[in-house]
Amino acid sequence: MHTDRNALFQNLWRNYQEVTPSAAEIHRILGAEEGQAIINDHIALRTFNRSPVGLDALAEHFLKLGYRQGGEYHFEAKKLYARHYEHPDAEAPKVFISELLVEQCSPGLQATVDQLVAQIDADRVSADDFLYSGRHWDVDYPTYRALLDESEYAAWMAAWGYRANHFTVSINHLERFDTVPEINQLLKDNGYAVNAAGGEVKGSPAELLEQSSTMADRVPVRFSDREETIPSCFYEFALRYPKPDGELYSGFVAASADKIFESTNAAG
Ligand code: OOG
Ligand code: NI
Repeated sequence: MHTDRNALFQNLWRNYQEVTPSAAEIHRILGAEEGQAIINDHIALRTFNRSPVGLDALAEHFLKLGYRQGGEYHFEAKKLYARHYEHPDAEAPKVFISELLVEQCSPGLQATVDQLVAQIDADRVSADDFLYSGRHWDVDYPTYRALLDESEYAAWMAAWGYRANHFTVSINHLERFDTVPEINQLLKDNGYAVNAAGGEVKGSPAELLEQSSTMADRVPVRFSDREETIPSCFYEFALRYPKPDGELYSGFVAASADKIFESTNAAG
C-alpha cells in the first residue's frame, strides 16, 4: 500500500514537472542538491462536478490508499466546492480536491463542459493512471478563450485535464528557511512572480496556516486548431502552526485557498 502511494505521487510529480519547469529549479534553490529533503505538504487536483469525474471519483483513488476525508470548503463567487483528504501516516501529502459546480454556470459553459466530459471513457476514471492522464478531449483555442471569459478554472481544466495542479513545499521541514516572507523574497530574487492576490502571504498564525505560491509557469499547449502558450501549473509553500493539542493544523483556510486558485490566472 505504501509503495502504491509512493508510485502515485511519483507519477503525479513527473507529470506535473513536464509542464512546470520552475519546480525543479525551485528545488535547487531550496537546497535539494545540498541534501535538503523537500517534503510535500499537499497537492491539489481539479475537476468538473459531472459524472463520471466528480470530486468523489477522484477522491476514491486516495480513499483506496487509506486516506480519510477532512474539511470541506465553499467558493461561491468562483462556483467551486472542495474537500481535503489526509492520511494517518503524517508523511503522506494531504490532498485538496475541488470541483466546478457546472450547473451554476452559463448554458454555453455547461454545453462545452458536457461535450468535453462526454469524450472520457468512464472505465478509465478508476484506472491507476487517471489522476495524471491529462486531457481526454479535443478542444480548440477559441473554446478555451470563451471558457476563460467566464471561469479561469473551467478554461484551465479544458486545457490541462487531469494532473496535479500544484505541489506544495512544507516550510516546516526546511532547514534554511523558517517563514513565508523569506521564501517569497528568495523566489523574487530568482525571478519568479509571487501570487499577490489578497497579499503575498495568505493566512496567519491565528489561522494556523500561512501559504504563498508562484504564478503558474507558461508553456505551449497543443489545441486542436493551433498551439498557444498559456498558464500551466504553479508551486506552493505552506507553514503550519500547532493547534492547542500540540498537533500541527492539517486543514486548509478557504479565504486563502480562494486566492491560491488565482495562481493559474493569466498575469496582468
Ligand atoms: C487549489 C487552490 C487552493 C490551497 O492550498 O489552499 C489550495 C487549486 O488551485 O486548485 O491549493
Ligand atoms: Ni494548495
